Amino acid sequence: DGLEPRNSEVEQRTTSAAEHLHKQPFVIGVAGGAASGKKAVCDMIIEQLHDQRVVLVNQDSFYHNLTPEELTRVHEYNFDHPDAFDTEQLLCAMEKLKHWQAVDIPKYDFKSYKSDVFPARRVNPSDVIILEGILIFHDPWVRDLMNMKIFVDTDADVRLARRIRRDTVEKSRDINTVLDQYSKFVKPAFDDFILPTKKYADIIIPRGGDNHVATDLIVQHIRTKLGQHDLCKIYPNLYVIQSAFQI
Ligand code: UZR
Ligand code: MG
Repeated sequence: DGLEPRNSEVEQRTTSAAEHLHKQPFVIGVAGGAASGKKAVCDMIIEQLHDQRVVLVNQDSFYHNLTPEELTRVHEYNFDHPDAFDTEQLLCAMEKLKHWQAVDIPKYDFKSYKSDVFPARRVNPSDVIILEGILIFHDPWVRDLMNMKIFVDTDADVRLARRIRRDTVEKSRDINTVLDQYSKFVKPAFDDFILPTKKYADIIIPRGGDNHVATDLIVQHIRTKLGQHDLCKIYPNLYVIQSAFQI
């Protein structure tokens, strides 16, 4: 009957009002050395926030493509250097997500060293965005996007052991190549570029993914922050009331 269109009109109006009040997504940065357990920390946060929309963005996706010359001497290429990443592209993607726009994030292929593998991954905007990567705290503009910065602090021997296992088993690399790369690039880059960004962290997690107390505390904080703007979802008319009273 005649009431129906009016109801949906009202619904539409309140939805856009709610959207108006909707805060920017909560952005969490997770940094730390290679094989420190960043992914495990992210997975635990995502698992515990199962009732929220959370999206994970990896810095790996923003590796520059290697030139043909670089490809011929790939063992001399430093993947642990800040310049190995297309930070402009990362910033661009994050700006869009922060403004509730979907983005296509390139997939990086560790075998071909190419980041323009199609199809790209479509990432929808979410209440929580987790940015993960070894050098995610290096760029001041990227840091500035973050509401919470976590540094995963795992001993170097543990990182090396994990890395050997991962690169030989998962990436089928030869052990000598892994060890050469470690002493030539991974370790120096950790000391020169990654470790110095620890000072920007709000939270330092020892032992990475094993640390359940740390992830519990982090999730609790995120929930508190999200709860504040969840009010606008529960009471979408808040905006209408506020504007009526010119608050
Ligand atoms: P984590 N990496 C590769 O091994 N191959 C690539 O093509 C690109 C990156 C490595 C990179 C870094 N460096 O140490 C590690 N090298 O991936 C990042 N050499 O590890 O996923 O734990 O952040
Ligand atoms: Mg990784």
